[in-house]
Amino acid sequence: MIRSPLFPALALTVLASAAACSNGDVPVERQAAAGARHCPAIGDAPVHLPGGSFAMGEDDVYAEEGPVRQTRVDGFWIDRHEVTNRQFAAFVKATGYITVAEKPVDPKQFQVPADQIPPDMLKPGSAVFTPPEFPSNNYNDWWKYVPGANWKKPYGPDGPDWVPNEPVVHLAWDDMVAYAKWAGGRIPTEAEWEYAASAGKPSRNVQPTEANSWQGSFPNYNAEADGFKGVAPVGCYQPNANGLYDMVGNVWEVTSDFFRPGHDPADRDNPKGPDEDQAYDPFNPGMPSRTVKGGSYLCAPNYCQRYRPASRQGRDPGLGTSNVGFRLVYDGPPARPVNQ
Ligand SMILES: [Ca+2]
Ligand SMILES: [Ca+2]
Repeated sequence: MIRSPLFPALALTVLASAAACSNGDVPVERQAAAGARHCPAIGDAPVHLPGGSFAMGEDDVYAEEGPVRQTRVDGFWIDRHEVTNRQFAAFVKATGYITVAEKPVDPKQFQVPADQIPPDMLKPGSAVFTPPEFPSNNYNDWWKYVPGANWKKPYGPDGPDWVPNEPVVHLAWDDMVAYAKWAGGRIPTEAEWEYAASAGKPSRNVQPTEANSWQGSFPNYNAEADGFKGVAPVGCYQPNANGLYDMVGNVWEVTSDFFRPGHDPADRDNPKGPDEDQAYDPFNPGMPSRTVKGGSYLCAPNYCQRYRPASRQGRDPGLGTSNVGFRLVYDGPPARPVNQ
């Protein structure tokens, strides 16, 4: 596990890219600048998708998303919504699990002498989006490492507590894998995720209305036209043709593929991405990033046109952020009782 050598480089390419209603329980109404949006309760039961072929990737937007290749995946089950705080809390309650963001930081992870590490970076915490009041294209201006931020206190120790039907955030790769093992699923491959997200339609570079992204000039003006300034409960927007909510937008979703710019045109049958020793993330050279998909509530036309199934970036596996989550896939009918 490696943390980015220098904060706030943070390896948060995800961030850089910004360029962020289960379901099962309580329907949610939230007032927003453009009016209220009703978030109906939706169940947890995963959706089965038969295997098939699709056009994976997108040319003409960001170079690392192409070339488009016809790709085949076997069938699988997939969570209909991002893993929520309610679900993650059940896992923690059952296992006593403590996430990476809640543990002391090992200075060796920074790969620089200890006296060159800002003291706050050695405290348990995570990266929180903190918008500046001025225009900027430098992600150091809006990503802050906040000691005490974790999935239970997503805005830091002085902020509000976790909300049950919002996606769980501030998790490291190991945390997601531990949850997946407990829940009887696994992190999807990039191909599985994109197959599920695209739902038979080629990826297009148009900011969707039925997704939580950012309207206005990022990072200092958020018009909230979609109803949410920040993260939204799961299920507030129309599902895609596969019945899946928030594949695009809300929070980025981690896949199991190591990241490299571009797709291998020859790797078309259930691709699993490059081997770890072939991983390469230009934003974090020397670190094997994982691939994240779909953009977040921070993606805006002027900075991060990532509100698409084909969007992809590398993400530091060792450090959580406030705009990255995940969902699981299953190779058979999920064994764990689910909230229908
Ligand atoms: Ca929004
Ligand atoms: Ca999402």
